[in-house]
Amino acid sequence: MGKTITEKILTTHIIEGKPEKGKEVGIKIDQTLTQDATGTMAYLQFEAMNVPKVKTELSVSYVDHNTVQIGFENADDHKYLQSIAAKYGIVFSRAGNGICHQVHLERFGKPGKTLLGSDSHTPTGGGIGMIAMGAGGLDVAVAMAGGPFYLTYPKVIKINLTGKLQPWVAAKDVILKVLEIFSTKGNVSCIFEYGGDGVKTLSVPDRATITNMGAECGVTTSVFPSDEITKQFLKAQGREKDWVELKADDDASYDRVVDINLSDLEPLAATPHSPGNVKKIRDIEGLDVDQVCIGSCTNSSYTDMMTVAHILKDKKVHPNVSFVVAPGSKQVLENITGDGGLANLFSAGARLAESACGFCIGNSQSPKTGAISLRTSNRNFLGRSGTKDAQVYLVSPETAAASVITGKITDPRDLEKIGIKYQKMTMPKKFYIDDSMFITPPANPEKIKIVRGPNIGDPPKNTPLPEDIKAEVTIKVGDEITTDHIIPAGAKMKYRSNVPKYSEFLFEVVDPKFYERAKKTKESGLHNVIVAGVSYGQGSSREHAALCPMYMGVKAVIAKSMERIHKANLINFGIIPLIFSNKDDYAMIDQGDNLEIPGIRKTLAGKGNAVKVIDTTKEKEFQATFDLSERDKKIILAGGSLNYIK
Ligand code: MIC
Ligand code: SF4
Repeated sequence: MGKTITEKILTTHIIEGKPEKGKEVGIKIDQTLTQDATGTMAYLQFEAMNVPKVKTELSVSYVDHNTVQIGFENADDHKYLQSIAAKYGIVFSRAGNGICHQVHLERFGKPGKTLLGSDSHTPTGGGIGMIAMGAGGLDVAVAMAGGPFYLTYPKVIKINLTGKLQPWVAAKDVILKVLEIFSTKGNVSCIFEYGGDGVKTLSVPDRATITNMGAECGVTTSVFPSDEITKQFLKAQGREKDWVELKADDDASYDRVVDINLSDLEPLAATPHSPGNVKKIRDIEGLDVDQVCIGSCTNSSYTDMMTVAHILKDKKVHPNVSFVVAPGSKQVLENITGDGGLANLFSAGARLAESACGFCIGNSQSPKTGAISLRTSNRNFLGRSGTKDAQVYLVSPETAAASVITGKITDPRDLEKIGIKYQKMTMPKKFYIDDSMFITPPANPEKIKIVRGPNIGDPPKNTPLPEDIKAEVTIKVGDEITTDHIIPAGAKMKYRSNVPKYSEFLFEVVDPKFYERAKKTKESGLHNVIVAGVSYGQGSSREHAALCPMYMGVKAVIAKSMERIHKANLINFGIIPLIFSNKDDYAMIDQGDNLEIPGIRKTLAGKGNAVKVIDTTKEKEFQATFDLSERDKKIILAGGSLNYIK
């Protein structure tokens, strides 16, 4: 039988296990990427592994998240990262060079290769035909040290694209449609593989927008074929030699096939506060808009920027709108400057932000109280913009630009009524390329000294899993709790290298008293347990959403269901991820209840996959299960990956 693209790439990279759906395999990672907010911890962990040089084909360390630099902390982290890169054979992409996913696509992505990144939007590389996955920093550190990356051999869902997008409808609307179909939950251990005739109508940046935001569905990754369009993109980047053709065999079989006719799509938006709350622009048009932000790793390519620049040519920003543009990379910025796009944006009244994550992660450009903010980014979780009561809508660059002019949520198809003609923007045949913001590692790194500022602390250590868990339910949360709820990013991200300080902000958006309670419980000698609803740990790959709870003495999370990267992070930090056998038991537990899980160590060391949990406050018992490989169990018993590796 023929093979899917996913199977072709994965089977040639397996180094442990067999390609059986639902079973764990270990694969070889060809390339890694890190960003500064997760990278510092990843490299601290890498250092602890005592490996003299990275063993991958390519590892790149990007600085793109914490570039605001108020106080010394961010700059200290950047210097540390730069020195680590030089020491261990890693390419360093300086602050200002752009957002990791955009830059990686431009300069390094190669069809057919595997890429592991300490950022959940690493699947952007699927747009160029890579199996590109997000993971916690520790898993990326292991991959850099030459170890396998373990994943559940996935189900492959074909998204069969037919037709062609109508004018004013964009790649963003395609992925919003996919989100409408699949939602943000229930897609763990699946890969979206795009195919069908419609694929050839989409450019590489279009495809990358789609694979980028596939992360919001919770899939392992998304992948497109590598075809003539991919070749053209690589040629424009001066990298034609990196091209290989990649397509699924005609008789490849899929676990499910979903058809999307591109010709039927219309402009869509994800409405507050989830990327899965998809509505038609027609159904929400007319709402007054306070802010429009264009950029982020989802929509910051040359074509995105030129599309916006074309729409805004000779137009002015509506007086009630604050309008921010952040081109995705230095390359995008230089090319739109050369081609006149930047001048259009400036004269319309755009505020130019650095080529970095910026507004997307809420560390700048927070909107006013109660604002309606239209953004081309990928996440609109509560509070992520830095303003708790802001209403963030995720839209295409076309919809965003139309709304900049009118000051209201506007269907871009209506632009024709005010005389703006549709023009499909295409890439230049050859981009202007300047790689001077990459620092390649020296041939003789012996003399390099690692620079550690006072903000950089050692990763905290954990103790092995106790015989029994005796705990308090320190927090009970509802469904779809994201890692942004668990540990906020934004201005607080500067404490990423200082776990004791960062832990003070755990669950800040949902329950600011969590930290004090957890501290008290820990000091009393009890463990902490988190109880949650469905799809716990959606969103980012930030391992601090497990590391900080570990630091606060959390030993178990009991949820109705859990997302992939977060579950892996919990395991890596020695926290046992448990699932209610009967989801109704969730209702019986209250915050503050005392729970006991007797003999947890013995159970985990044995053959079973279930534990008895006693709610001693309610004098009731229930069962929870765990889906863990033998390796996962050993890691948890050891108190986390670092202890296990040692
Ligand atoms: C995000 O978009 O949430 C982030 C910030 O890029 C995170 C990584 C982080 O928390 O540092 C992600 O997507 O993994
Ligand atoms: Fe940066 Fe936003 Fe992309 Fe995360 S989603 S990598 S914060 S641009």
